[in-house]
Amino acid sequence: KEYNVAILGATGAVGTRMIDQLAKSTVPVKSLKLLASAKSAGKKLLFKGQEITVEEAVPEAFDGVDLVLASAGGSVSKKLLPEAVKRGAVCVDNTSAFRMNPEVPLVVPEVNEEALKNHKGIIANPNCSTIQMVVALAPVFRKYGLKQIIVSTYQAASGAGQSALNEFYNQTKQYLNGKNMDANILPTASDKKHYPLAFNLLPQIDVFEDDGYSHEEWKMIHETKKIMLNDMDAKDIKVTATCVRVPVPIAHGESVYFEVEDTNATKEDIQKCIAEGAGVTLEDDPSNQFYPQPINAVGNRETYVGRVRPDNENPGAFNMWVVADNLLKGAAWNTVENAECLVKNDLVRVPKDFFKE
Ligand code: 11C
Repeated sequence: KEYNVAILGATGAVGTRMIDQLAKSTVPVKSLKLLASAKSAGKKLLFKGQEITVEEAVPEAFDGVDLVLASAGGSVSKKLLPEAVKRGAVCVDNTSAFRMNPEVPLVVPEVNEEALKNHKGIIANPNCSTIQMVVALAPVFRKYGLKQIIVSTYQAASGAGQSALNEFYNQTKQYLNGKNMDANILPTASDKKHYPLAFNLLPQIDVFEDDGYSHEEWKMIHETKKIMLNDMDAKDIKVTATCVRVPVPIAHGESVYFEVEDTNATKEDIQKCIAEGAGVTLEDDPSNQFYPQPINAVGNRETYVGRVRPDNENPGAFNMWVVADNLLKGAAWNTVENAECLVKNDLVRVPKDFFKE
């Protein structure tokens, strides 16, 4: 069986990586449509050496499509994905548009692949910083239980999109040339004030909620609970987060403190369990200064874990350092991996009670 596939948002930082990851995947592609805004229509991109012309993303473009991979922004997904589902296409959406909808599974295959079987046409891909944390913690959660997670993130500029990445590069050049830095996008295009990221740290990712947490922090808390416990407000695992943008182009780092239920678990137990986890590579040898670094994670699908160590003052508590390419495992690869799992389980079909919005 082969599938007619469409990539929505094909020209963006994630979209171009989706094309590449799809080419390297096990998804049997009969045809590929590349869809984007009217502004990008007409551009030509390569898929497996074949040139494909980008078309404008309109509802009719989904006629005859079986599988959609979407990363064109939340408002585009909200408008177009129900149209695609209505036309018989199963959609894996990398935006936040449907993540918290109870009708929509939020899936990281290494953690909750089984949730795919309940899809009603739309599957959501979590936020990048959530994905790498749950990939690293899932094996620990299964074997030793989890009581609490406290995470601080070190997030790359590309998480805010290609234009933010370009702004960061430009600021770096301006600073080194002794010029004033232009800041018009970061910390987030949706807020009033803008600050330079180059040679700086910004403790704001996305807009702030009324309780003082940023929306990125909100996502890490509630998405983690929906993925691991199937309930966005579950109290069984306490999660809190501080999200910071750092002057790194690609790959997010995370300092993760976690408490397990089994207080007899040792550092070696946790390391072994993580090393055996799906999609994780343990890089943990402080005596040889071996630990994950963003620069080494770029271009790879894996999540890297190092610096695993017990909290010497709190039995059953540990710290670790987690790094992954936010544009691959955090976005394009997780989306394509979900598509591979849909194909493998013969789930590329829209059920009768399909998603309507
Ligand atoms: C960032 N994590 O680094 C965000 C980007 O909900 O898919 C991903 C936003 C999302 O800015």
